[in-house]
Amino acid sequence: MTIADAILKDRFEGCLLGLAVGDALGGKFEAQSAEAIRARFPTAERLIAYPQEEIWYTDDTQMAIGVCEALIERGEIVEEVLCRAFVANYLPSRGYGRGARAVLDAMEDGRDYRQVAEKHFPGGSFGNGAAMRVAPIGLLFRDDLRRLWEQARLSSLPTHLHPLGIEGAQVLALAVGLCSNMEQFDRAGFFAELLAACASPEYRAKLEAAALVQTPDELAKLGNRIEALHSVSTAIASFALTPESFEAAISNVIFLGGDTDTLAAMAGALSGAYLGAGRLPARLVGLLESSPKGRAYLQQLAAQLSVVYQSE
Ligand code: RVK
Ligand code: MG
Ligand code: MG
Repeated sequence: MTIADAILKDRFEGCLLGLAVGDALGGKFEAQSAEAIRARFPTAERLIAYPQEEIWYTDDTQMAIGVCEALIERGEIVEEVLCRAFVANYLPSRGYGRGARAVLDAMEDGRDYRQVAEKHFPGGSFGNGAAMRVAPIGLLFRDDLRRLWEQARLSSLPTHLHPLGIEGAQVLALAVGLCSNMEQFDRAGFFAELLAACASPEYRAKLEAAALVQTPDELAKLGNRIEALHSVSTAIASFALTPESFEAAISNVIFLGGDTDTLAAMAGALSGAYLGAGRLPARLVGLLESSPKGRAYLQQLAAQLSVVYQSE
């Protein structure tokens, strides 16, 4: 293995473990208010030190595992393969979105899930469910940003048909791809690439605001909600605010309250893709669940995905 191979594998692993750690820690505070979380944890250090036992991830990581498995199997998104992976991993107790649950129930029963995805929310879902699971696409297609954008779209379609749900996934995948490529964080270049790619005025406005964020308090105005438009740019801005600290990137979004698992999963994936697994907080990574698809399995997936990447 060359040094470059080792760095690549470290970044792939950092991204998946970062996603899972952010999801699992953020999952402890899902739907709580910013005030309630702050009252218990006045500092990021206290928040990061909080878990003393195994931490369990939610639907965010579970579905990202499905995306990763599908990519490893075929080297690109094939809808049938992706849906099979989603169904095989489906465990409603991990806490899925309402619409996502309806679609996955239909997939599991062999019903017409596309119709459910179209009709459950007329016009399709604009939840952040496609964005929360898309990080492996950012890794695999980090050298071909056009293909990355299209693969992120394809990975969204089974559950998220609304343009704002799809674009959230595309923007996050692109951000992950850029993070995995950067040696030194280049804030201006990072936001310029994201802005150049984004298609809608809604995401453009959010990313322009994200590019201006200077303090953790300013993250709140970007949103802490379950809709992709009101969470993706928040996670991106949090990473960009503290690119050298995984702990700060996930804490600053958990302190916002609301959709804390997903905000921290997305910020964690970005931070992990940039810093690599070696710079994640070892104690928290060590507490990640040791279930059959827990920490060791995520490490194995990262290694397999990096092999697929190198064979492309
Ligand atoms: C529980 C109106 C819409 C909408 C539309 C709202 C997990 C709904 C993860 C819906 C993530 C929610 C999250 C989520 C991921 C979406 N009109 N409202 N067109 N589209 N919504 O159900 O996978 O936590 O309130 O498609 O995107 O941790 O319930 O699921 O936080 O967004 O769920 O959208 O959710 P869904 P998802
Ligand atoms: Mg979740
Ligand atoms: Mg969530």
